[in-house]
Amino acid sequence: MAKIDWYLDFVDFKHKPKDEIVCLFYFEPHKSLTKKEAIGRIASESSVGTWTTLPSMPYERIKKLAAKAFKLYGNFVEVSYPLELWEKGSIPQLFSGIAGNIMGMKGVKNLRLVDVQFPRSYLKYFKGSYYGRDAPKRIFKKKGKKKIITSTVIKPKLGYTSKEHAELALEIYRGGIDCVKDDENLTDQSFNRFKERVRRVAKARDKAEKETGEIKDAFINVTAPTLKQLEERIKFVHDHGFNYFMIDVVLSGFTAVQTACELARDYKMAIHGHRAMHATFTRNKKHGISMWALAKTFRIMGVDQLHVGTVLGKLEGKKEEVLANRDALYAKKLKPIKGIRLAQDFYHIKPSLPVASGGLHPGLLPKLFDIYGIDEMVIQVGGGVLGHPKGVFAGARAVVQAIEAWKEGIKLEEYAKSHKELREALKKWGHLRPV
Ligand code: RUB
Ligand code: CA
Repeated sequence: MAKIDWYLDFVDFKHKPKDEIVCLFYFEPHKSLTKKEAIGRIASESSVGTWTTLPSMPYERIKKLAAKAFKLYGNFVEVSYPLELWEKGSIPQLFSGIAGNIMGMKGVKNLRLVDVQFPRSYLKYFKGSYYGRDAPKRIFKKKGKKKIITSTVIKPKLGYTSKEHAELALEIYRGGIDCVKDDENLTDQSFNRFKERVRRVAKARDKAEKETGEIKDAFINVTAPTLKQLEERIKFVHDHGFNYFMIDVVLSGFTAVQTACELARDYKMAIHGHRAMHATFTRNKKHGISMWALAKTFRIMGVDQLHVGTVLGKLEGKKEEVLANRDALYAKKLKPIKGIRLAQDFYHIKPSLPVASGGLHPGLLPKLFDIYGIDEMVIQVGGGVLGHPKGVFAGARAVVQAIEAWKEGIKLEEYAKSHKELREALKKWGHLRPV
């Protein structure tokens, strides 16, 4: 009988990748397969192979384009991919291979794309972000070493009219917060129309800037049902003088995000990336895609700042994972960590900013900053501002005071003695870690 499959031809432990995309996978083989048979299937189905041999194309040509599983340790495998497989500058096309059919193959019980290493010759087709790490300085004119962009998502997440929304925005701005943020499911509903919200928040911003002498902005959600509407919404936000827009990067998809990144560059705007739905495939440690592989991918596309977790807040994410996410966004070069990530040089791609969000309040902020340990980042506090017992303005003040205390190296309880809004916040929440 003729050979039925050639999966083992996709395994080559002598191969040394050069100028190739390398992926790190965690895998568990189907019970009928050896590890080698399983990794052959991963390399095959994610590159040029299918379930059987194919005499329709010369074997040499297939071999040239084939991915190679070249390193195996425990349940981790590294697979390298010739660059010819990939369309230049297309993330959807890349993920169709490295996180496509293979995720549903019977040959693996579980499969997780843990990291992707991009060589320079692939990266050169991406621009990265326009502001990224420099946003605190370039957009908000923040000075000094510790430059934190503050934002507040207006809560409850749905229900306010655009007028009420803008009134809250004004109070939040007045309290000293830099940005207001739409929540992920606020787009263009009958009770809060997108355009009306943009117009009103722009007015609140201008008023607050005049009153406070500070620069204010907003992360307005442009997530839309079609690319055409997405582009129109970005333009509308731009035309109302905002330096930012917010897009839900997973829900919108890679094509929409790449489109948004191009437009953001044209308009010289920064992108706030919300990541709702990521946990459907990042949360299970054995299957799916790691958050840091995603974060790195959104960074090279041009997302200026992305939600990556808090360790302390209401949403899942252990410290080492959040730090891996931070590094994927913010580091210039990455050193490999076995089973977690591959080496990466970002070359011309700027660092992007991590956004910590989800269950934060003043009592958690100094610890959060210490965990992150970097000079520029974005924090996003919703319930921790709007839930302040003395109201929204006081809630914003308390966040600002917690940051001041941290900058000056003063304990919150100490600082709270002379700052009543912080005192009230600590009285309500203390150092609670919400579950
Ligand atoms: C924050 C909030 C954000 C989440 C997103 O509100 O609702 O959508 O932080 O999660 P609050 P993540 O400050 O009231 O908790 O940042 O993990 O993607
Ligand atoms: Ca939310």
